Amino acid sequence: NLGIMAGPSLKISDFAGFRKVLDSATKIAVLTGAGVSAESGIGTFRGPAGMWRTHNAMDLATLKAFEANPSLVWEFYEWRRSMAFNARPNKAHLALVEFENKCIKENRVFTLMTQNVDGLHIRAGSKNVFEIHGSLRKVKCTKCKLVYENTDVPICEALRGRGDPEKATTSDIPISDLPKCKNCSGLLRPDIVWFGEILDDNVLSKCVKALEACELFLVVGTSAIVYPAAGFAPFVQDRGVPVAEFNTDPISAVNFVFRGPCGTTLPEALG
Ligand code: BV8
Ligand code: ZN
Repeated sequence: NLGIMAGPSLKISDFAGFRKVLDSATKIAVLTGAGVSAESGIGTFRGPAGMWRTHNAMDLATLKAFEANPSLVWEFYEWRRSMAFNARPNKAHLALVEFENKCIKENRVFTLMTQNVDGLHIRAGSKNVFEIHGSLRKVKCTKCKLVYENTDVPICEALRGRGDPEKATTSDIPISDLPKCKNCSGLLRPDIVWFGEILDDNVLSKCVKALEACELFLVVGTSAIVYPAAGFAPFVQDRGVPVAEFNTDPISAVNFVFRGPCGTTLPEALG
């Protein structure tokens, strides 16, 4: 049964019931979205930061936008990279690290899947993490396909000081001045899964294995709009496995609801 239906007034639902499941589960899986990084100062997609200059972030995170105007898309990512690399993990990230370490000590399986590309889970110390939409830390060559880490800010001279959403200059950096591959000098792109692009099937199959095996699934800070991640909780619920939602807003009908900022609710629930 779906237990208590989520309601806006509901603060913390059946806490004791949740702790019973949490303490007896030997395999736990977690999916996080932009909401887990909100308290680190990184805007969410559906919040005001979903807009950058006059663009909806979702329209810029596409191969089409990149091919049409690589200068504009690189300005957008230069800004996102500088935000992410300067941000610090918050209490929600740290609560997940502590709980993972507890699971490791108790020989339980903990799998963290994140839709976020900001790298904060890894910086916080999470170990078994799948960055299913890629990472701002990594770049991919559009020519030789080499993928490698690059956390330089700015990533290249032409992008120094560019990308500020408040300073909407026309974006006309010539391709020859945009980030170049260290191997073949081809044009680099962020190693990120854009809308309309497929996820790495190696990563996705490991996520599916975790979803097939878990005895409890936590969904933290996601609007559950973007597929295939949005299908993860329904997949687990179809197995009759309990799902707990940590979100400031009501998103789906789940067994356990922790309404509020996850920087507060996660440490309480997992502590
Ligand atoms: C694909 C990288 C196969 C970019 C991102 C059905 C099946 C398959 C595909 C589709 C489908 N229907 C439509 C599609 C296409 C598309 C899609 O899902 N579109 C949506 C808009 C309907 N999916 C794809 O294109 C995927 N590819 O399926 O390939 C294929 C290929 C071709 C044709 C068909 C199929 C690729 C998806 C990956 C896109 N890349 N990221 C970048 O970051 O620059 S997704 C991007 O948006 C983020 O990574 C993130 O995943 C997503 C935003 O979602 P959230 O993380 O949930 O963030 P959001 O702001 O929405 O929500 C924040 C939540 O937190 C809110 O609920 C809020 O209440 C809460 N919150 C806020 N503060 C707090 C909080 N909660 C707790 N505490 C707080 N403090
Ligand atoms: Zn190359």
